[in-house]
Amino acid sequence: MKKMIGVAVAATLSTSAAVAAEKWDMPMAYSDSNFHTQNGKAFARCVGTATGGDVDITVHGGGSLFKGGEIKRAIQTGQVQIGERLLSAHQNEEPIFGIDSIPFLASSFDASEKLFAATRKTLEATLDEQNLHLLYSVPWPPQGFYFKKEVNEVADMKGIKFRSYNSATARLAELTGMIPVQIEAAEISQAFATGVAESMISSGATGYDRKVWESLTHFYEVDGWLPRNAVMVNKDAWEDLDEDQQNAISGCADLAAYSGLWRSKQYTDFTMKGLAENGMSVGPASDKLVEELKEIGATMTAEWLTAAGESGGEVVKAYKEAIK
Ligand code: PCA
Repeated sequence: MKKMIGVAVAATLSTSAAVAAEKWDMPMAYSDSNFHTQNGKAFARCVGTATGGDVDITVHGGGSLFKGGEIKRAIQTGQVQIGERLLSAHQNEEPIFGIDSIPFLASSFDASEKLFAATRKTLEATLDEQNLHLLYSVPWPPQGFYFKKEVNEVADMKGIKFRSYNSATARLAELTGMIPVQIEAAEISQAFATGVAESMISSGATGYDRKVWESLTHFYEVDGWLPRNAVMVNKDAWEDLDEDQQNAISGCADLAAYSGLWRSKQYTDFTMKGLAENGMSVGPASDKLVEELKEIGATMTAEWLTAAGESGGEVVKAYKEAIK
């Protein structure tokens, strides 16, 4: 008898919880093992706990629900309530989305955080106009070059097919005499194996996740910039929540920003070692190459400032004040 009552109470509880719970789908583009995805899953668990089960988020990693290039639109249009996207891939919509991918503007974790702090308000306002509410943002590790041969200067890059992931990396390819091909991270192993692409600039993390040592041989640390992923909610879904629920989720978002940064730093060392252990030559780029890239960085900074206008200029100015 006692047992039956227990079952009845449990059934009642779970029914009422199921009625109240908002079920959110959260597409993420990168592999399940990647630290962004692990961090997103921890964030989803935090939201479940902090809202007492009111908001129940299911993470879909590895581009399984929507591919990277589709995620932002899916959130904007309410096909999903929440998701994660590399915002710089949408720089063609709004220059501010690409501020984290200007070569050598912010090339350490510290600088990346300061640049994000200087950008946040403008970014939030821009996303708001697109029906999006920004929750948190986490940097990828510093970006370096992958090749299948030794490269010591820009002249060595001529004619190489270069995998790009946003317009800044495509522009970088042009300025270094390479041929850009835009490919999502989920598809790069195949692109390298079939020769559609022969090089890229990315983190040790992505090279490691995609086992690029199967096709490529060299990784050159450049620390060009640290692009960031942003986790965003559909504004209508956000406004449907009450204030307590919003506060609980914002608390989890702050925690995820902090733990994501920590995971990114840890994963940097781990994946650098992993690339070397799997036979890649890993080391700093030559002084000559870095110098040439810095010149290209200056060109790209000027181009971005022209495109971004006054508000972009103010963000860069505030950032430069913060790093003085
Ligand atoms: N990995 C992602 C973006 C930046 C990075 O380190 C990619 O290569 O697509």
